[in-house]
Amino acid sequence: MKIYNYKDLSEQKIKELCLRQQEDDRSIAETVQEIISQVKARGDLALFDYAKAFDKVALQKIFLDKQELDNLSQSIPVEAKKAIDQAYQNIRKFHAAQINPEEIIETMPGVNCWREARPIERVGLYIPGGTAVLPSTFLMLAIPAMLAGCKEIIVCSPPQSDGKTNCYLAYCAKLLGIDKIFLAGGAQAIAAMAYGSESIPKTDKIFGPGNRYVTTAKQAIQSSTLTAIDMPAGPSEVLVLADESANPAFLAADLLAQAEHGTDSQSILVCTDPDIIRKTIEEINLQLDALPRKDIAAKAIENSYTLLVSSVEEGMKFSNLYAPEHLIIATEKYKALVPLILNAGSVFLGNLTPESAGDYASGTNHTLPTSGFARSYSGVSVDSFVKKITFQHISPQGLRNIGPTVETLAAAEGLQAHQNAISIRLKN
Ligand code: HSO
Ligand code: ZN
Repeated sequence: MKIYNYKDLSEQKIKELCLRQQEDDRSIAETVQEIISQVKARGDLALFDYAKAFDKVALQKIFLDKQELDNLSQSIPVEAKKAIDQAYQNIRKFHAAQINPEEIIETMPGVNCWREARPIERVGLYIPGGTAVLPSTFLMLAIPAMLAGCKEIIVCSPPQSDGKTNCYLAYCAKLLGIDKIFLAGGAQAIAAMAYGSESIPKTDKIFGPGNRYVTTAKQAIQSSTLTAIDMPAGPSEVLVLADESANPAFLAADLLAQAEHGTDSQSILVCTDPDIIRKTIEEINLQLDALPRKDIAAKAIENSYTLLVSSVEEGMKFSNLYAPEHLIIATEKYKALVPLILNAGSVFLGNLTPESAGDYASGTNHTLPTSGFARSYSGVSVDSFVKKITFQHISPQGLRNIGPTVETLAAAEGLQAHQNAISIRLKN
């Protein structure tokens, strides 16, 4: 882990430290284009072929039905079931509070305007498999989709080598009342949800994290279909802002939790105290050794760094430039820092609030903007699954009030027909 001192850094170097690794891999884009063309042309047949090629399984059919999911869910350990139930409750409670009907606004007497939310009808959720299976992601995406009232929720997840899905995903499906999981992974799953296949319906918006193939496919389909995506996605990242009140063992644990996601994850420690930095690095080395995913985490830590700052305010300034997906404020004096936070996906306040809590169960969503997109994007919420439609109604009095303004503006823009649409009614 490299150690930098903020006061020694040039503006250029600070900018560099805010960049995420971004290899522009042509071969991924080409492979993804080929997969998309195949799925468009051959539908399910292409999905069967890709399951054989990438997931090493000869599927009999492309989905698991309710009965199969129920059966698979039976083998979930009791403790895991309880934990998923608790996470479900908390995530649901937090997201349910996001549904707030808006007021009708009378902008002038007789002119009423308001917004109403309508669900996006068909949504596609991608639940990754691969090196880590993420039932938590299933909850994070499906719960807001259900609360929003989406009519059809299509779920794709890569098949295991036995042609099934694991008991955790199966149990989540049961809990959520989702009675089908499509066994498709990677770019082929995204292509199917964007273009449709014989079995997989075309969707209006696709959600969920994934590897570079998945994220490249999401960007590609966006420009060639009417299907939207949740947000551009890159490797996961955390920035921990700490002062002398932080506990190095906790800091190390948080940095490693991020690092174990993938070799390209970033874990950044911004700290006011050189002693805490030194101890945290020692702790990282200690804790790393005991991790089952230590090879992955060690690589990610290599790509990460610590930054010594002269004050938490200075640290906050850097954090706003970096715009982290996750921001942990590991200080007892976190309250004063909250108003200074400008760019972050999700924030964890104080020394007892690890990112893991939000990753799984506190209630907030873990589908968050990465790669600096926290500057302009929000994480997934119920809002991500609805459109807000504006409405207006004008009464006779309202028409008399607003009419002349519209007529004058239409005339100024040289749009006579617009002006007429008012005048013809006023004359009536
Ligand atoms: N930290 C990930 C979410 C996750 N962590 C899922 C564990 N499981 C991205 O926010
Ligand atoms: Zn995580």
